[in-house]
Amino acid sequence: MTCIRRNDSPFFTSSDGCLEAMKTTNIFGNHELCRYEYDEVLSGDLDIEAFAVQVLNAVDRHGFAVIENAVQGPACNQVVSEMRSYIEATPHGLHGLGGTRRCGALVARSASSHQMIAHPVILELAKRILGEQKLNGDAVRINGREGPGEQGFRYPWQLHLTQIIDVGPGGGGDDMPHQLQLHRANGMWLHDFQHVGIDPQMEVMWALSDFTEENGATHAVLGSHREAPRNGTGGYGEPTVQAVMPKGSVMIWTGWSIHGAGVNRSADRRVGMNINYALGFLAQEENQLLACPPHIARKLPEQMQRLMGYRQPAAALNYVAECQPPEDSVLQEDFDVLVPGAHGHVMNPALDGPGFAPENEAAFEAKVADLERQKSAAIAVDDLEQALHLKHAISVLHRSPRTTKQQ
Ligand SMILES: O=C(O)CCC(=O)C(=O)O
Repeated sequence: MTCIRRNDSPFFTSSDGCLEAMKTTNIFGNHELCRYEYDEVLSGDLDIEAFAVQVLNAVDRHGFAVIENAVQGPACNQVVSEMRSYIEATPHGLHGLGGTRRCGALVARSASSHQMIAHPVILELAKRILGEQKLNGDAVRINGREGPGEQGFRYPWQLHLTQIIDVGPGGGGDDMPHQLQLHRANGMWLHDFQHVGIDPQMEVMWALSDFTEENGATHAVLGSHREAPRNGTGGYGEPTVQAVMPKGSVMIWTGWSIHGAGVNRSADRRVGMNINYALGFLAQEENQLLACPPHIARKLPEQMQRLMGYRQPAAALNYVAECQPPEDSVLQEDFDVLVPGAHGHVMNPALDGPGFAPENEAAFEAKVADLERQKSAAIAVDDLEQALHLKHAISVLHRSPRTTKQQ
């Protein structure tokens, strides 16, 4: 493996815009781990799209690429500090995952992680790799039609996993081996997607501490994303290239690219943040709607809600209760599946159930009084769950435009 700086080398011709590359030769041929500097965007030299295309081309050719300094170091420190208590409360090797401590639910637990989860370049890459299937060579196929994956004809995609991967000193070594050695991520859905001709997943690893060879920077088997068929036994070994990168950098790869955590031979912890994205009609590895439940998601920006999957990615997928999209149901303050009438639809007292569409002011007041009485009775017998439902029901009745009171 050799590291060549663009300015140092006449050989540096292959990768547009790449500032530096680690070169290697393996069973998949001659490959490079190309590095891009986000400063090119911040300084105004390139726009997000042009920058993303460069990175995309490198991932296309080599299966991996690195963007250095995509966020600033203090942002990484902030994520680690928000996650510190969760990391420290997580035992090593939980669920058999070797010398690592892994904890997730980052959207709910760490507001500072959002700028990385929704980093504009990463989202641009996900749009192209997943939505437009740009690496795949096949067209997007929706409802029997084929298209190039342009606006309005893209596969839906969403957040798939958020996970701190904290490799401690000795992690991955003989005493604390990593359970997950070099691997591909696409096997989780059981289906063999390589014959379907789609790229179902894109993965990224953010360096929340500096990633070095010594502390176990992620190993990448360059070119492994293009093996055909992708079930050979080759490639699951040396030579690899390690994603040595300063804190705030991020490595991007596809679900087919072989990778794995390194051995931490240093005295310090290597803290990474693995964020994956996948097609929106596949089950998520970390169920985002449970990891960040509606009462928390309601308070987040719409972009983050949608990334997690609080939306209908296609046709009727993800509807709630009375066939409502998540944004019109669980994300509404008053919505509660156990409260009759909390569905947000305007009711017509002439046609619909009388309970939640009182005919007139007197009927409305009588209904509220009845619910208040039931609530007091529930509190009196300590049935707080029932009392809570009734409280919501009263609130629905008062605030919703679906009653005649507000019409
Ligand atoms: O921690 C790393 O460097 C990569 C680990 C990884 O991708 C995994 O175990 O799924």
